[in-house]
Amino acid sequence: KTVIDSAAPAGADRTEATGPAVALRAGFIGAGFMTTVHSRAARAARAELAGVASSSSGSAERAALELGLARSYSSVDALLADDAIDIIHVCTPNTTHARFALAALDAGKHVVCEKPLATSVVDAAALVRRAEATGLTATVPFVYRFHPMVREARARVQAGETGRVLTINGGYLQDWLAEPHADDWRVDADLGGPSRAFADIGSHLVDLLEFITADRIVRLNATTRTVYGNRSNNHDIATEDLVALVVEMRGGAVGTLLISQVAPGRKNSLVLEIAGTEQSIRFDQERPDELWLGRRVGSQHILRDPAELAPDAARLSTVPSGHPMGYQDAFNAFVADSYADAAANSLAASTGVESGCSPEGLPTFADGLRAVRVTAAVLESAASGAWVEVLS
Ligand code: SOE
Repeated sequence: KTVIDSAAPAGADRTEATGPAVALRAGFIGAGFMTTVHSRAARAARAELAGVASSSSGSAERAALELGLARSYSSVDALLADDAIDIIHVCTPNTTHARFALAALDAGKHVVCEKPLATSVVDAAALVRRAEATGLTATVPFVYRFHPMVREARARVQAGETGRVLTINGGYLQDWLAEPHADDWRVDADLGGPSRAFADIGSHLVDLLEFITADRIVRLNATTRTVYGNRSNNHDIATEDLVALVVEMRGGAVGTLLISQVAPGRKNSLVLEIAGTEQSIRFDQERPDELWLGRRVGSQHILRDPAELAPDAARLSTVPSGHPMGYQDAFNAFVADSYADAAANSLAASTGVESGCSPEGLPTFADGLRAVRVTAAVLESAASGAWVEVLS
């Protein structure tokens, strides 16, 4: 493997999430828009973009050309058989994730698998066990964790600044399926799995809520609606367009969450507000450089100034204060940390020397399983109308 220059960019005076000192060789399964996002992040982490396999040789060839990947492979098997590849990104339709992630682990590759990790709890749990047994890095892109303001919120809540958490008010609203004829493979349960809006975006909201509070949903009551049962190429659609739910946390807080992919005008509105006995805290991913802090007397916006940030937030703050960071930046930081973890695990496997610990807040297959469990509970509650316990 090539050793590359790991010097920090000019002006940086702290350790940033810029990837490992050894260039990993990355392969991609899938040729859709998430492969574009993943490959940009891999490039930013200074990986070698080794190649791509997709549903057809033609789409793999086109993706290799468009994304500047070294080559295309005629099949997933051929990609996984290539010893020159260290890490695989699974960016395919949801119902294929578990199969490809398992095959990649079995081939000795580190894996970054898109969410949902699997479309059943049994499959997701099997993946967690397999990843643990191999010692390979296995991560799921819950990338909103990588906004500096999310880390700042987490540091403040966990330091007790908000007091005892009382209520949680969250929403994740999009409108890209708000047109009756708008269509996508995600609406089709055969490709997208039994849950759509919740598995696709509700999972991000719940991950963020549990990440920031270090608490867990213990039970929930959910209602779902399929507003458009027929779209252009899909009829008798069974997956949900929207979900409303009430949650109870282990620590005693209660919350309401609203998730919709049919909310006109809302492009990617992920908002989470946590109110404690002392303070409220609000993060809005469309205003990612701000954190709203509210008290009975006085309230404040924190802009992203490293001088004001907790170390874990400052580490991810890679451009000067006042210059907005966004979705791709968060994705880049996630991939950089995944690669740093993979490089450390590879080193440990070849030298027998353990690296110590993973990068702070890295979302692993265990977090992917957690999201699949919560998703299953949401569907169960929506079907029965009853409160459902969520297993840890
Ligand atoms: C589509 O709903 C989508 O791309 C999700 O799949 C992503 O997880 C979310 O971050 C943005 O919207």
